[in-house]
Amino acid sequence: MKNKTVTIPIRQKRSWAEPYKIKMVEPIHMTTEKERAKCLADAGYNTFLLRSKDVYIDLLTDSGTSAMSDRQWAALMLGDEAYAGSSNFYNLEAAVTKYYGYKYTIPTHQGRGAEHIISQILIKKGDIIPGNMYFTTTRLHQEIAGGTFIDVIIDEAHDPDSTHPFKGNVDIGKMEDVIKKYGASKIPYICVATSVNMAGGQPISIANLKELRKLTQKHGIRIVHDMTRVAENAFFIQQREAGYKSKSIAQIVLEICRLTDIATMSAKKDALVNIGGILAMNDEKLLSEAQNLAVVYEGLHTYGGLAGRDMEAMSVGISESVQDDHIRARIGQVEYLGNHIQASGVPVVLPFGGHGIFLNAKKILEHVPQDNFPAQALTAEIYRDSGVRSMERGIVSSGRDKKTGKNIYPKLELVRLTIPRRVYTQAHMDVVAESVERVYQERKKIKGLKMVYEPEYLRFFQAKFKKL
Ligand code: PLI
Repeated sequence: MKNKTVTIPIRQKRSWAEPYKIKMVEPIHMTTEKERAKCLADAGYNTFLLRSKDVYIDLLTDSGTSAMSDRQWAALMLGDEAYAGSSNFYNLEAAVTKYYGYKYTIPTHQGRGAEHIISQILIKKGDIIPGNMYFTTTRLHQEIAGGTFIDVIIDEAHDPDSTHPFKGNVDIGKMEDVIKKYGASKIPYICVATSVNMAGGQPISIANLKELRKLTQKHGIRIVHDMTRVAENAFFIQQREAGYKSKSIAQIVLEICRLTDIATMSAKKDALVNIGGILAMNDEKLLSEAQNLAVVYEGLHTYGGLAGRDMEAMSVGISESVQDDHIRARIGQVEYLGNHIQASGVPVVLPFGGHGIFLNAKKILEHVPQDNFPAQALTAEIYRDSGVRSMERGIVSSGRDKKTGKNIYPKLELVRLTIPRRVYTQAHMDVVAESVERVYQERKKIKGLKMVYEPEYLRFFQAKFKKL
């Protein structure tokens, strides 16, 4: 018999999968719809005011909610709980320099601790701080220090349907106009976020950052990098920017950081810890000023409100966060959820972001005016349907204009389904998508809310509502 040539089909496509297996589990439980309706009313229709025991799948935030690895849990045992000069601090400083390139580090209790210190040091009353879209805590600290935030992100960032690959980019023309109008002496820095949270987790490109760097250096303006989700931004650069396909996430992260002067970071996101932040920089004089304020507000500059063990877990988390396999699976899961939701016709922000899927509440609840908080109403309805907790990112989060006291009406009225890292499975994502689809089908019944309690600062955290 003649030998036959057998052609084995090559699988071109292979699913992404997590580069880890599960060693420990935490039980969660389902509530009934009746129980959830009561929980919602008690919480004033604000998902921040729900108790986590009443939540089935918690997509409120990716902040401090990630699962630590066995190496991070082991690192907790290496806590050197000295008041001053803990070896964990020096390990953290070395990790920041190795992976992010900044020479000096001050640990802080979380991201806003770092934002507070840098705002107090660099901003004078009447200063202008441009940025690629606002973030809630960042803008508030700039305002408390006497500054005014000005948005210089590209217009596409405000359009949920635009598929621009780098919706986090700074509009260089807008930045030039701000410099021309106010003068460089009034602009202590520009705040550049990687993976712009309020735009839907959208990345900035290296090309844009380089152009911005040239402009700001010409005018002596610093770049403060909000690097809370820098590794996720690096993934999109690797996927989308010419010349970066063969570079590792670690290389791209370093390249981003080297184009900036100072960094604030909430380590509760990318860096895979449950608590902590950093303020990092290269300027020694600025460091002394920051260290001096750290002792007033955070703790000694070698612990900044953290235990030694927290700093050790953070060092390990930073090294894990820039591994290609990790970030591919992390963003793969976000995409999986996005594809599932989009397939059922629900309007979402495009392209999908790095840390979550953002529903376009303005379009979904076209019949609900922005004054009746459509995104807030939608978060409540998704929770009522399935126990899935999401977050409003629209008019409630935007707050009020600090001069006029009037509501700010953002173009983006979104519900964020934020995915904690290494926590939920693909089956959980299916449940989320099914719930969103069900609520979407019943959307005409949703009437909106009225605000009955409004706190002075960061109102989205504690405001209360009633159903219309
Ligand atoms: O929550 P903090 O204080 O550790 O970090 C504040 C903070 C700063 N910048 C950015 C881009 C954030 O996303 C951020 C916190 N974000 C939260 C809590 C979130 O749910 O997105």
